[in-house]
Amino acid sequence: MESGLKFDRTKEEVNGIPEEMEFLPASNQRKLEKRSRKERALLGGLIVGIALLSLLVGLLVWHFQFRPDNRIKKMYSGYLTITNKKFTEDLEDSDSAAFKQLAATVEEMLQSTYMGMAAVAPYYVRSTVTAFSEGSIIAYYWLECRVPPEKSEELDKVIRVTSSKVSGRSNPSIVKSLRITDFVVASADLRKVKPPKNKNCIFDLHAEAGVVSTFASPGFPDSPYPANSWCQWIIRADPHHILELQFVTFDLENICRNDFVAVYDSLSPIEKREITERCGMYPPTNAFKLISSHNVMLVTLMTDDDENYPGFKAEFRQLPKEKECSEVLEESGTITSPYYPAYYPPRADCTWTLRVAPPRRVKVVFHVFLLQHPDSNNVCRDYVEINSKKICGDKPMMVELGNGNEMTVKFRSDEAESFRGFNATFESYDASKPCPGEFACRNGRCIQMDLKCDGWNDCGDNSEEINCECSSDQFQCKSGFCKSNFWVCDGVNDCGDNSDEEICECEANEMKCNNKKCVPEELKCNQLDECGDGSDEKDCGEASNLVPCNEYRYKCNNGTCIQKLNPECDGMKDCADGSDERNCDCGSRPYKHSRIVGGMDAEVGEWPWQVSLHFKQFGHTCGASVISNSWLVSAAHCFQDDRNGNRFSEPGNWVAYLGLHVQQNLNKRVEKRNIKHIIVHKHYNSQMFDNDIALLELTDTVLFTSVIQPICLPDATHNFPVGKSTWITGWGRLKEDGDVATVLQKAEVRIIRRKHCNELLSSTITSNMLCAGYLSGGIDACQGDSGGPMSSVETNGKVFLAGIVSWGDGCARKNKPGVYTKVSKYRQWITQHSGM
Ligand code: 4AZ
Repeated sequence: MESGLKFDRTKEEVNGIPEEMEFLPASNQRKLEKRSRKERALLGGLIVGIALLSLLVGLLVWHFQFRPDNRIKKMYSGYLTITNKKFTEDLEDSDSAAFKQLAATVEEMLQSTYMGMAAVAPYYVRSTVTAFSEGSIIAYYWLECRVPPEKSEELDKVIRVTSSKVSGRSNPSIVKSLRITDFVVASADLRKVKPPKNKNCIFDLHAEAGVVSTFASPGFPDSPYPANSWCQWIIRADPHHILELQFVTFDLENICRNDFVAVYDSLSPIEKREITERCGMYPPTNAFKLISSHNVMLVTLMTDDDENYPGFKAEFRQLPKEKECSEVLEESGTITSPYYPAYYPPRADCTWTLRVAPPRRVKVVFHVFLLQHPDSNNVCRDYVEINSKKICGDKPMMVELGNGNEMTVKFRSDEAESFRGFNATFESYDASKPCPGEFACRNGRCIQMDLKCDGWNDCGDNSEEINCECSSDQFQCKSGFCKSNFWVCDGVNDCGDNSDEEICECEANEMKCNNKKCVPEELKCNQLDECGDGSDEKDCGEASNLVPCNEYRYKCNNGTCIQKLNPECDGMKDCADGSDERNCDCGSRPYKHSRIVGGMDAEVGEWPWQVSLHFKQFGHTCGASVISNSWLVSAAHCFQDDRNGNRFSEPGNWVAYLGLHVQQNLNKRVEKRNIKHIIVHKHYNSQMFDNDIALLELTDTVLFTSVIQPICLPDATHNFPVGKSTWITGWGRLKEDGDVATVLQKAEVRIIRRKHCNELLSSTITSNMLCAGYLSGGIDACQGDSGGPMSSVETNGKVFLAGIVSWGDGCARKNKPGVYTKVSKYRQWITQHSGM
């Protein structure tokens, strides 16, 4: 027999009564009814109870399991000093018992400190000690919190103030038997303080006295560094030493957001102790050397999921900590930032007292000055203090004159971001005759007398160009300067007040700006203000780029012409078919170069299209430029047979060296190639040097590398305006009758109006030539540079071959600029003969 509840759905359906349950018949009807009511209530209660309980459980499960946790992870990185314990060597080894024991005590202490703070406790997750170093004991750690986004800033603030509250040498706190001072903690970039995922990429290194040690990114140099890694190198030196770290090879992805190396003056990856953060490629000539302020340094490497870069190799060694960089120096000498040319260490504090015999005074000349730039409030964080001025940032050569026979120079650097520093000399000067036999510039510089009133700003402050009586071949600017007549109407405001450009009759194909300047007609409506007053960009109507074709306008592959000048490879698609941005794998320099300019030695990879052509009998004879993996462009005059029977026209007599930096130094980066064909322009005129261009085909192709790259060829319409700065490079003679160079040389020259050049030089300058240089002389190409590139850096940083070194009246003579083959004239010829 069955007893209890029975559910009969059919009944409900049959009777239509909302009766859900039916009890089995019983003998005592009343008693049964009473019992049944009681039971029903009980049952109802039970059901409601179960429902409520399930709801509660569900809510709890949802809350803890499925509710989206909107709290964000925050990482803080810090260190603290424990003064009542002594550092022992085994604390350097994170696997040692001593390390584990002390780390646990510190972690416990950190937990109790943070859990004791009402504003931190709800968000505290954990603290982890990562390293110890000497100095009593410094413990480095990271702190993890999880916080709702709206509370994030508040938490940062609270954590920040704990630094100052908990610490203080005068007021150490004693927690868990640890006596703590210097409690420093700061919020950190999540990418930089990720707790290490695996221990395989954490390295503990210790400098050995008198030994240079090395380490490298994983896999270097055989395989690229792994994707998505986070590696760290904990580097230590003996007490009372500092560390010097140099990246001898550095080749990472060029976007620092993806991959980067960060170096810290601490064992915590704490932002305000970051010495530098780097990505990209650095050539050996710009290898950077970093210095710590005490005996530890931390190097971290972060990578994303791309894995095609070789990585780095670094060398480190320990140096005794120089107690004093302050000195008293007499009469003359050199002062530099500590460890120059290595980057200056953080927290440097030097004072030099410079003294000379009275009545002479002190003069300081800064030859290199590269300090951290001022912050957003224009405050110098690292600075040189001299003559009551704080100076920071990058400065060109700078002279400071003292008012007496003694001068104080101070140098201070803060905790983070180091730079190259400075290099200065000091000497005495006679206040009444500061530059014996020379001109005294207002800014303290001395220059040769004949540079006064030559139209060039040789002093740097123009002080030698004012109050000049202009000679017959000079133009008197409204501002009082005298400028060579050759600079009048060249499109460059040489006077500073534009008066040399206001009086011009514009030439055909030029428009006159409202400010009287002449600019090429094609520059009108190109969305760049070449006039300087916007008048070339006015009245452009609906800015339609499509215009009728003519010889000055760029023709897209689809046959349409566009108004914009030099649209090729400028990073903007100007042609509807995008053809102006095709074939743009050229004109780039993979290596990052230093900001020290003025030097004449090029850096490795700075001009990766530069080729050295060796005539087998004589060695280096001419230059050339890489334009593809099998073609070079050079000068026709290099390949003319001479009367002595030298067969320069014979390809077999030549060898090309690509990727070369120092002659004779044929390292593994250098590629040597034989020449298959020499194609000399058939209208090359050896009297006039007209059409001085040749193409050379290599017997074997080359692979492009960090030191071998093709230069961009300018379109036939490409304009290199008068006044534009370009670079010439080569291993030619250093002087007209001098020796050839061993290290590749570079020089900056400005393009000069053809009309002026024709008046200056002995031979005609045809429309196939460009003229460039300095009328004052001194900077020029010379014998042996021929055939080499005149490189022009264009708007988006791409480098174009503006010219080929061709000829000149001697080298670097006054009023004798150099002459170059105008490559844009040969764009079609190059395609015809090389397919390029
Ligand atoms: C040469 O002899 C040469 N000053 C090249 C360029 C210049 C002079 C001479 C320009 O190849």
